[in-house]
Amino acid sequence: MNSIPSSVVISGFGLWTPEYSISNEELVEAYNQYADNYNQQNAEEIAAGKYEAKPLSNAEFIEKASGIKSRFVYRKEGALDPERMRPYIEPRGNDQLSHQAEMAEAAAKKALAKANKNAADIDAVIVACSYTERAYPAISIEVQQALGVQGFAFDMLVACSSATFALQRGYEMLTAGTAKAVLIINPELTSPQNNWRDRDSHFIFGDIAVATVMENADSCTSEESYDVLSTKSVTLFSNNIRSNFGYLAYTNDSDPFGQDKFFIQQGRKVFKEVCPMAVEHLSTQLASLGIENQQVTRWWLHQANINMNQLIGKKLLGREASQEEAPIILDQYANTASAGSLIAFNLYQSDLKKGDLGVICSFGAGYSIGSLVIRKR
Ligand code: CO8
Repeated sequence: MNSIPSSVVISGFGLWTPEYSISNEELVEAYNQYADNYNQQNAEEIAAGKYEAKPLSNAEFIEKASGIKSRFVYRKEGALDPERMRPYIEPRGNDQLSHQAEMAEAAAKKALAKANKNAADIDAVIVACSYTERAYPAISIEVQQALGVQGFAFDMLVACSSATFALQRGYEMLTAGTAKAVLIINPELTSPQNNWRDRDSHFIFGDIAVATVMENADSCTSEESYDVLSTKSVTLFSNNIRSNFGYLAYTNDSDPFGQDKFFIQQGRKVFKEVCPMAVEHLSTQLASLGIENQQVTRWWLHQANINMNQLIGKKLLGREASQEEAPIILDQYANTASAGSLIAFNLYQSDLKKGDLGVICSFGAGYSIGSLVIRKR
């Protein structure tokens, strides 16, 4: 845990939302049509026990089990076509800005404007998310060029905790003096890895990009900024959230787009194991700062499942946390991997008063938990 006396501040933040969204009803209608078609086309094999019938999905189940009502998607075309069941994302040439760089640039410009900074003020760019659309050259370096930033850039992947872990790397670069102002961007393009043909997981994910500017307090000219009081991260290996998609597929003769190459989880186990880890993690972090959980005005928690957030809120506070205390945004955005807690931060912070304390926290695949305790300036 890192909690040295700090002059590092979060001075800008921005949220870029795709223009397309898909409601549970639209999603379920398309999936159920696909499942019916599949079951009809394979009726003999299913009757003979050779194949399993595709079970039908249900919009009410989705909302009850997850809290999700809708999700934004980078591209909608194709996703709801029962014959296709995946979005169509048009190919781009090497001389065009890549899809993720475009998402990242849009969010970054908002964060820079909010921080009252321009590209010349930034000297490090981190792009952190669950997937990058290619291994190299780094998406961050492409965004760095698009924005006109000098200095250096790198990508990092820590699934659900990519954003909080990247904020922590920014914090460390600033305290070490290796950068003066860091731009952290999380372009979460999850829809290509979502298994649109899987009833148990087809509803979980959404696309989004968020960006954050961190700098030293003495250079901050932003109207709204936050002191970073503490950062803390922990990881513990688990196969309960996994994707085997990767570059070895070419050499091990497996289907690069087989079922195990999508997002797969043991949702119940994740729920049971991660909630107590997150409560322990946050309570210990706050105690080490001499802060009681009840003194925190706002909890910007990871947004995977409303029931997880309600349980964690209850354990942290000894009572139910209100929407004002622990805002839920996954009803409209779904699980946006690492971006969820920062979407909540972007949308639910402007009412805080000077001195109010807040916690940004992610939890999920890895397992990984990352958190920052911040204070409004
Ligand atoms: N419609 C109707 N019924 C359904 C559906 C559906 N869509 N899906 C499942 N069911 C059925 C099941 O088959 C089961 O039936 P039965 O009782 O007959 O066996 C019943 O409903 C209950 O199923 P579950 O036990 O699976 O239901 P849960 O109540 O546990 O809810 C959840 C499922 C919503 C998945 C829940 O367990 C959950 O959210 N758990 C926590 C998950 C979590 O936090 N995951 C982390 C996600 S990982 C991440 O955030 C980043 C990863 C990297 C990015 C990936 C990009 C693609």
